[in-house]
Parts: sequence; structure tokens; C-alpha cells
Amino acid sequence: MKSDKIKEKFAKVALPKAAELKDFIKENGNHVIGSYTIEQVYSGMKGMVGMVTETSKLDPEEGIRFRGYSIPELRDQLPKATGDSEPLPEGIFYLMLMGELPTEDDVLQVSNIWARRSNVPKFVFDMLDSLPLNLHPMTQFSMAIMALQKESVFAAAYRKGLSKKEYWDPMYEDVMNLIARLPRIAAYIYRRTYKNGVHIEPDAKLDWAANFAHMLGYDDYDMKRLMRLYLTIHVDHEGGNVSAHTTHLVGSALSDAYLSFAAGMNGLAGPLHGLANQEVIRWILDLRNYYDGAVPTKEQIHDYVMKTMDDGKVVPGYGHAVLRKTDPRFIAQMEFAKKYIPDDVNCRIVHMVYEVVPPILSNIKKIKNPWPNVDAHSGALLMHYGMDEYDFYTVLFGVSRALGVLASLLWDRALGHPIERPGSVTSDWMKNQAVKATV
Ligand code: HAX
Repeated sequence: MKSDKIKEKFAKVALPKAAELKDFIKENGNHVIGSYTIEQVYSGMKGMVGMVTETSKLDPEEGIRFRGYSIPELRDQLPKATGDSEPLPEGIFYLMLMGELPTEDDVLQVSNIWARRSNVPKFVFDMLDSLPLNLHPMTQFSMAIMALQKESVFAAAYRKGLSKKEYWDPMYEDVMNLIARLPRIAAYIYRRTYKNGVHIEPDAKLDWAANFAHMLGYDDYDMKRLMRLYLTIHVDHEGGNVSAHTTHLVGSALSDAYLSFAAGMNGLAGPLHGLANQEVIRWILDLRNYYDGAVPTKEQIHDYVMKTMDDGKVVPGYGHAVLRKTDPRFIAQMEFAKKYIPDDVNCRIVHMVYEVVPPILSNIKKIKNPWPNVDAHSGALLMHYGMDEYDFYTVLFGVSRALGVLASLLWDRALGHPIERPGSVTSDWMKNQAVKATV
């Protein structure tokens, strides 16, 4: 087998940490880190610390940091493809895995490893070809990942008999194989669903994101640049979001990377999570239609937002369970739009919506965050470069999200994290607690 410097380095970085962690828990395990309220339990455990994720940490006011680095810092400091100004996603994966910024050579190693492992077995394509063309792309994506589970190195090794200390090794193989194959699978779903099944072979000379754009059918430089940014900023958002938490939870039962990641993708496919990116562009197109296709005024946008809420719907792309300020991932996309496509109509509407919506949502007491999240912008950028099949957008998100949640899953196995099993109570139990607290 070819030597794999990334695997060797990960073992050096991660394995000593497992023993360190055991000692830390032994010495500090009784230290209390917080308390929580009945409301928090009923509101989806918001703000309760209940898990450890090494790859990134979300600050409500500032936004996400990956191993301590913010999005603007990473756009500046991560290695780039020749002539490009946006980072290569291979770099952020390396950072999440090793905890340090990669060199250009490190990024090249990751790129080469993924290119080498990217072959997708024919039965996966055959399975996809048997599905109805109008099956949502996210469902196709999840099914393809599940079919690929047949290839799991972890599942096969576990069946043969595997010591706990060795779990990380076959998990590394699964994580790298799965990430390597996802662009091909996603592109296949796109081309079979929207491009009459005319598929495009991968180009091993291209980096991971550029090759993905190529297989989707977008060979122009601008879409490749957008894809590198897109696939970098969607990777991770600490551990508690639905897709990351689900991947971690399912993985905690020692389900392999395929089973765990497919579960995470089923969560990403929900409209309050990743599907919001397609909902946003649908909402913008509906808004334009409502005003006969013209660019709406701010007053018209205001009225349409009120109508959306009067109809009992959420304004997609706005609000967040943790963030309390504009999402830096939204800002990165807005800067991209203003720099490269300042005249794009949908992007201009997105920017007008950004002026109109926060003051409205700020006036509604129950809404905790009136600001845009990552999904408020991405669709308008993709549409500009010709990808107008918005049902596919969450698949792009999923390909990127794999890098964060699978890096975390690998850390989970290296650190020996146990099966997750939070306590749960009945409402009667809660009521008794409340009574006890008041007497
Ligand atoms: N429009 C209208 N109402 C909203 C709202 C919005 N954008 N955001 C929150 N609210 C409402 C909630 O529906 C909730 O109402 P009820 O009490 O009647 O149920 C109330 O305000 C309190 O919600 P919150 O505490 O501020 O927010 P939550 O943590 O419960 O929910 C959500 C966070 C992101 C799910 C929410 O803001 C939302 O539905 N936003 C629109 C959908 C969206 O953009 N999702 C993508 C989020 C980012 C992400 O994960 N991307 O993948």
C-alpha cells in the first residue's frame, strides 16, 4: 500500500491525545461546568454543553472559528490554487484534522490522496439509475452513501475482530474514501437528474473542488473559484448542529462512516437546516414573481416578508439557534458577490433583503437572532454561474459538510469517545421538579 503521510501525521497528533484526555477526565471529572433550566431542555438543549468537538467552535457574536481561525483569516491564510484568491477546501480539512495550518505540500498530499481514492463502484451508479428522476437529490445522495457502505473498511475490520485502540485506523480509511468519492456521486446525481444522464469523467489533474465543478459541467474559472469558497465555508459549525450532531451520535454506536454520514445528511435535508439554501432562492424567485418579475423595491420586500410571516412561515435564511450576529459565512459570500458579480440581480436582491429583514425580525420578541445565516446567499451565487436547479443546492452543502463531520468522527474514534446516551425525562417528572424547586 502507498505510504500515506496524512495518516501517519494524524496518528502522531491524535493518538497521544487519547491518553492525555483520559488523565484529564480522571483529574477533573468532578468539576461542574454549568447548570440548565427546564426551558433549555424543552427548547432542544440550546446552550447546554453536552458534547466535545475538536474541529471548530461557534461564538454567538463572532461566528465560527476552525481550530481558532476565523473565516476571514482562513480566506487569507489557507493555501490556494495557482492564480486563485479563494482557499482550497483540502486545506481546511487538514487544519481540522491536525489542528495546524497546512503547507502547500500538505494540501497537495490531501488532494492526491482523495484523487487516488475517488473511484465509485458501478453498483452505486446502477442503484442511482434505478431511482425516479424526480426523487429529491438529497434522498438520492443519502441512498448512494448508504449503498457505498458495502465498501466500509471499518465494518469489515470490526467483523474480523478489532481492538479498541485500532478503531481510528480503518475509520481513517473510510473517512478518506468517502470524502474522495462524494463529488463523483453528487455530480452523477446532478447529471442524471438535470442533464439527461450525460456524465462527465473526473479530471485527476484538478483539485478536489475544481474537479467537482468540472464533473458537474462547470468548467469556467469563476465557478471553480466559487466552488472552492463554497466547499470551504460550509464544512463545519461546531458539533451541536443537526448534521454534525447526528453524524457524531450515530458514529458513537460504532456505526461506520457511511452509516453515520448518511444519517447526518438526512438531517441536513431538513428545511430548518441545510435545505434552507434551496428555500431561500425559491423565496426570492417567488418574491420576484409576486411583483411580475421586476426587481422589487425595499417597501415591496418589506410587504412580502410580512406576508410570509402572516402565512405562518419562517423567513428562510434568517435566524440561528446559536449565532446572534450576521453569519461571517454570509459576509464572505456577499464580499464575493460584490467583488466578482456586482451587477447580478438576485445577489442585489439578497443584499436588499439583508437591509430590510433584520429590523423587522428584531421587532418580534420571540425571535432571538434577526440576522442572515449561511443559506441566505449561496443560491443567488450559484444561479449566477448557471446552476439554477435549486433542489440540488443542499447536496453541495452536504459534500462540504462531510469534511467537518468526518474529521470529527475520526477524532471521536482516536480519542475513544463512548456511546452517546443522554438522559430523558417525562413532563410529569419535570413538573415534579418544578414543584420541588418552589417549596
Ligand atoms: N422567520 C420567522 N420566524 C422565525 C425565524 C425566521 N427566520 N427565526 C426564528 N423564528 C421563530 C421560530 O420559528 C420560533 O417561533 P415559535 O416559538 O412560534 O416556534 C421563534 O421565532 C423562536 O425561534 P428562535 O429561538 O429565534 O430560533 P430557533 O433556535 O428555534 O430556530 C432556526 C433557529 C434557524 C431554525 C430559525 O431561526 C429558522 O427557522 N430560520 C429560518 C430557516 C433557516 O434559515 N434555517 C437555516 C439555519 C442555518 C443552518 O442550519 N443552515 O444549514
